[in-house]
Amino acid sequence: MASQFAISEAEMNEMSLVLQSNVVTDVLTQVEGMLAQMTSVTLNIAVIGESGAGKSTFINAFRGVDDDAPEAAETGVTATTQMAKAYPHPSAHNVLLWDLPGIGTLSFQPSTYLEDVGLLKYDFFIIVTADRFQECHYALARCIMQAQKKFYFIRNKVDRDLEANARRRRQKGLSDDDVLRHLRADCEKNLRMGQVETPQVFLLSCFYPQNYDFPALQMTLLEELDGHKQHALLLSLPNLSTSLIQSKRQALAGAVWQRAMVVCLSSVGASNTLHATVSKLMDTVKSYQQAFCLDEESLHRLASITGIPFKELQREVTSTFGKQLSAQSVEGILSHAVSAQRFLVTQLERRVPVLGTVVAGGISFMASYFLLTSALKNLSEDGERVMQKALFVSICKQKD
Ligand SMILES: Nc1nc2c(ncn2[C@@H]2O[C@H](COP(=O)(O)OP(=O)(O)OP(=O)(O)O)[C@@H](O)[C@H]2O)c(=O)[nH]1
Ligand SMILES: [Mg+2]
Repeated sequence: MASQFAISEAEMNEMSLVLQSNVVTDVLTQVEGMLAQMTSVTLNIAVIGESGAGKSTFINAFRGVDDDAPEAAETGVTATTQMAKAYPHPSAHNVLLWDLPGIGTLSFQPSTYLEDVGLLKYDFFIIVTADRFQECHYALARCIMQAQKKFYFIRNKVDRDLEANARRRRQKGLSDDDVLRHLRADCEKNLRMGQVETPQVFLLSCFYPQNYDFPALQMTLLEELDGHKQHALLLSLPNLSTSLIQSKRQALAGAVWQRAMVVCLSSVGASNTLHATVSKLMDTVKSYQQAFCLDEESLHRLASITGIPFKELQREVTSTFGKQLSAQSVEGILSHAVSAQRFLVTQLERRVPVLGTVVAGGISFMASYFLLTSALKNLSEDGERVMQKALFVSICKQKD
């Protein structure tokens, strides 16, 4: 079973190429620096659109936060957002969603408005609308494109359109799919008329983020970002699709060797190396729990959005890594991993000599690598079960 977590040839090559020294402290500084870079970027997402379109509600749904939570953007039926305000993601503070004041439709001047809110600082724009296409949407899109920034067009509140259609269904006979197709075609046609060659339109209901185009929006934003910004956004997103969970697993797996190395190298010389290793591994597993939205806070947030009791969500988390992780259980997994992977160590040491020092110190790099890889596999499966439960409840709720 352990062999499926064996370190790959590609990873061994990466390690031997990247590590520029055999001195433990130098390597530690280098690898810690690589990991720190991943979290040092800030992603600024601007959410813009007419008053009442659902910008603040979108920001909450995007972060997986309930509208009534203390960290939520204020929402309401009367004009609420008067000044640009940044809402950091509750667990990934470097991902900022900017709630911009609603644009008026009569005397609206997009260029001065965008200048006032600091157009250039945003990585991309989300234009939210909930009604018919208006001149101000063209004007906004053009200004954003002139500044060489990207925008994504959200047609929000589609739950309302479908509800209205259901009331008329007997006379009109349109299916839900017909209504959605029509809405999409209309938005795309209008954007093309405003010289947007390849419009990106997403139909959403912020009340039911699991449904419609919310998962597709998440994946598109990720595909169009790169490097550390993509990584930051990926880890902050609520789990709305299997592909998103798999992308999180892959992204975290790419940095497992660096994490395992930091755990081992920083424990060298500690008075109790095993204790130091275990506590560092536990910290890393906790950060994985957060990325898969399985820590207590994330589960409470999901419980409050979906109305599913916290305990019920917690029951879907079945792995040792997802439950309360104890130092004892980590030690148990480590000792199992040491015997299972011993044969690989010699091979690795030859390619990455600094590991010789670590092994001599009695700490196994491979055991930490094995533990973290197993944690990723198990936590992604837990995340998938929790997501399926939330999805099932959301679909039932909307049918009622
Ligand atoms: N039915 C439905 N209502 C929504 C949806 N999204 C938002 N709303 C409601 O629309 C109203 C306005 O939402 P807000 O998020 O406050 O709108 P806003 O764009 O931030 O408005 P301002 O801050 O005034 O510019 C609120 O009552 C929301 O509950 C949705 O997807 N479906
Ligand atoms: Mg608002």
